[in-house]
Amino acid sequence: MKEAILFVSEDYKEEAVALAKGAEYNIVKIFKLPKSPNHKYYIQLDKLKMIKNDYESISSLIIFDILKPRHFINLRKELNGIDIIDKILLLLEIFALHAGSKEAKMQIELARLKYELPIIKEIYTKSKIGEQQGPLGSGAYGIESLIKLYNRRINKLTKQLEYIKRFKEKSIETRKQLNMPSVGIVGYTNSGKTSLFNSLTGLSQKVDSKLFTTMSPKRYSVLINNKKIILIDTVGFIRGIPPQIVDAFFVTLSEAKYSDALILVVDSTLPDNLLIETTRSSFEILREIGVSGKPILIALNKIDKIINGDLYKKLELVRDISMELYSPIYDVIPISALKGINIGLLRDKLYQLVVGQLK
Ligand SMILES: Nc1nc2c(ncn2[C@@H]2O[C@H](COP(=O)(O)OP(=O)(O)OP(=O)(O)O)[C@@H](O)[C@H]2O)c(=O)[nH]1
Ligand SMILES: [Mg+2]
Repeated sequence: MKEAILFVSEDYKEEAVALAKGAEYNIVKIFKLPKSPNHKYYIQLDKLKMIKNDYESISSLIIFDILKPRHFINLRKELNGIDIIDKILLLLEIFALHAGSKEAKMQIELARLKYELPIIKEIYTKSKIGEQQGPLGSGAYGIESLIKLYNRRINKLTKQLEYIKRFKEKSIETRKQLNMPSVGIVGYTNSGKTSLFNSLTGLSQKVDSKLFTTMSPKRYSVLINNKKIILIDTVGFIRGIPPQIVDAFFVTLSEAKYSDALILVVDSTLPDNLLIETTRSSFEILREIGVSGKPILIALNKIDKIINGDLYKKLELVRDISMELYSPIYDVIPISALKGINIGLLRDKLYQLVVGQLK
């Protein structure tokens, strides 16, 4: 586990912590984002001093906002050896963990290079006026060749991605030839997708270890009533994706598009207005990546935290909105991934759904 300090605003706190956890960071301390960012460092000087003095052993500093090139440069200089990660870099790390296809990986690399290039260019400008040494102490010449390298790679990736897009249908065919039904687990960040994935894969003792090793750890083949099904834990829907990385997000998520069915996980503990809003925008996002006609099984999760009377109302709410916005909705099942409530029922439904699909 990498130890990290997180700076985040109050209203994004829960989400940012879940995202950081998903990217395998152990958050040792949380600070609020500064009301007005410091020109040089983004964070305030007293916080910077505190990190230097009291947290020298951390590996990363995560700032859940979008930093300017100069912030990266100045922070890296002050906090030698600590990774500086902003919202964009954190999200790209998470996308990379979930990216199963070559296209998704390339799109993520392209986004990262494009994001880093202005930082290197700024170092170049500074090195020319003698303010700053380049990476590894190289002078202006070293940085110049690094910039060339970046531009060459960006051009190459852009061309390759155009090519892949044209021939995409072919690779979908290849996937289908795997001839094993696959089910994508989708939903908002923090709704409990990974918990459900773990719960479903943990329940089945017989995991195909050979297949597992050849796939990303976010895919697992499980046996449900003697039927082999591939489960895919997907990247979460995230509020406020910065425009610079929207393409990378969609292509990573769009792998859900090629599965045979989807489980949409919805967090039942959200207040009703948010429950409605997230359910609505879940279907919007699915439509945007091109999901249509594929059966969706909805798992209303975290019901261990809901009192009985409320549960019925929430079930009806989610059912009504979903049926209004999408077809076919296979069913809506109340579950607790954490406490294992109704997981057996969900497995049975999943089995019926997949077997029905194959007929
Ligand atoms: N009470 C309760 N908490 C749950 C349940 N399922 C998940 N959680 C908690 O919700 C939080 C998020 O769960 P994850 O499984 O990581 O959610 P996720 O959808 O994979 O989140 P991302 O990977 O960030 O998109 C964790 O703290 C879980 O312990 C549940 O059934 N009941
Ligand atoms: Mg997860």
